[in-house]
Amino acid sequence: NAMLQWQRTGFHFQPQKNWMNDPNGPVYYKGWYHLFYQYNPDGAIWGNKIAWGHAVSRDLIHWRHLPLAMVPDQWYDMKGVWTGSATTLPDGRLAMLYTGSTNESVQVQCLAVPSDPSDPLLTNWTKYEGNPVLFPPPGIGPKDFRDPTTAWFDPSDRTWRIVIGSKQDSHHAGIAVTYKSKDLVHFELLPGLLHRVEGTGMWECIDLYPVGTRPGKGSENGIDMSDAISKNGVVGDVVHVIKASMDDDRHDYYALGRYDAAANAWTPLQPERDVGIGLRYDWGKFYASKTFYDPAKRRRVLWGWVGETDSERADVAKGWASLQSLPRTVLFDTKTGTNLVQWPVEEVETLRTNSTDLSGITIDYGSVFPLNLHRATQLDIVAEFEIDRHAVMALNEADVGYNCSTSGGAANRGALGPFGLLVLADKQRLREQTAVYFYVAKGVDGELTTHFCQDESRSSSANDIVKRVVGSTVPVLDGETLSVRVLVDHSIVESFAQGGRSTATSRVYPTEAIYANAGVYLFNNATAARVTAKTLVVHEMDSSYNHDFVAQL
Ligand code: DQQ
Repeated sequence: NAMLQWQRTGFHFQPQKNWMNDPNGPVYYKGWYHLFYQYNPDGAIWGNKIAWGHAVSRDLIHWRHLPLAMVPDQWYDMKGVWTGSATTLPDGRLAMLYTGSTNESVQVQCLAVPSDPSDPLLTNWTKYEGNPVLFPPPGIGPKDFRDPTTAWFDPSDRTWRIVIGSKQDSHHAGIAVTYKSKDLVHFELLPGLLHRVEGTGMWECIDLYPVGTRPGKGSENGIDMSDAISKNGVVGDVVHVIKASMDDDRHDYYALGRYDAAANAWTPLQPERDVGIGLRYDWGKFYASKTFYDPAKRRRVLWGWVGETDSERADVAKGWASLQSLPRTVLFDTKTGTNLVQWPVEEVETLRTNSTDLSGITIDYGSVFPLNLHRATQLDIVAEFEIDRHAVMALNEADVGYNCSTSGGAANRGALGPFGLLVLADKQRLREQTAVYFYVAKGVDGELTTHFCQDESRSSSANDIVKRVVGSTVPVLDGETLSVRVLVDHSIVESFAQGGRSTATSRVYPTEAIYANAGVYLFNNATAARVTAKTLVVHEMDSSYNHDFVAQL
């Protein structure tokens, strides 16, 4: 039982008990950040009475739990108050659009508004009397029509637009449909599809937002969707991101593209990296994510649902399931031009205490190096690695065709990898460990390809856990070191490589590497090169869990 208790996190968002899934309607309102989420008040597994949990924060870090915002109490959401998004109207009022699963399990869209707009905590919500405001249109399955986006204002005809995800049976295509509305009550389906990708299946939780692309000209800030469309429908210096959560493989895929408001069309910049076939937000456990524009800090913030990878039985035993990822700022990567960068919101750094600087350690090939730390269960690790240049040059070709997920993980040695960190590693025998690592491949042409992987296969000696090696290639530009930031928080390891070009989140359930027996190691399993941790700073992290807030429940 102490082991199960240990799995609760110190600085990731989670309710006090029971099941949680998707983040819903994140928004900033009158000085407070609001996070709603899919919640089952009846237990630690998903059920057909999903309600909206609710919490508020001043800083996206310290949360105060509030009463349920909405529960299934109408015919149109009797089987669940499902995922939705918040829209801030020009006069500051809020509108929440969400999916109701009706008494007959039909997916309809519904509107709710704060009962008392002067209450900054938005404690009570009123469902619109005319709900539902949208039924599945002809040609769309009654169970394939869910998760409305935040609405944005199109100045060309002064109406709101929303996007909803679905699928077409022909070609198993994932689709995004657009509606327009004057009042968020009456909706009109726009002709055509905003986007469609064959073979990708049902698109859940679509997100659509602009990111600035001109270096130094606003690309450091987030952009509100409504601000990115000029009166003539022309959008300058931005690309629009579409993200869809693929029900088929349970990953969040995004792509960068051009949004043509007048044509109701979005086109990927790179067709070979279209939605669902290319880039993922995160290569580990991360799903049903949603961004919001934070006007207080002019940034776009991403939340993602991080589920469990242990058994349902274990979840019932511990009485809770799921975390939310750390909130991440999202920006276009102006250096590569090919991807987004995600980074924990800066407020996370306020939790850092006790920092240990271990920069400059060289790890010989085939060796493991223990870090002398006080505590290792709540950490923020910043590391930069450099591979011995001469060793790289001496190689003709190495490990072309490497692939994180089929590689056999951190124990499988190549010429220039794997090397990196072992976290939540048991100090006695290193039997349990989660490896966060780089692996460099070299082509005959001299080109290097860097893989960033996270190996869960030895993360726990328990046998009811899904353990994988996750990751992908990550762009590394000339002159860059290989950098990674690893957030360790009891049962979650959330890693950001190359400034957030690639991320990997793992849920881990050590049985021995807990409390004082959890350690951190550097390792280098390459056979041909020494690696230097040019930078290595380990911050212990305070808990954000606030007991006063709990007492107020
Ligand atoms: N979760 C919600 C749906 C959504 C799914 C139901 C994604 O609205 O499509 O709990 O995880």
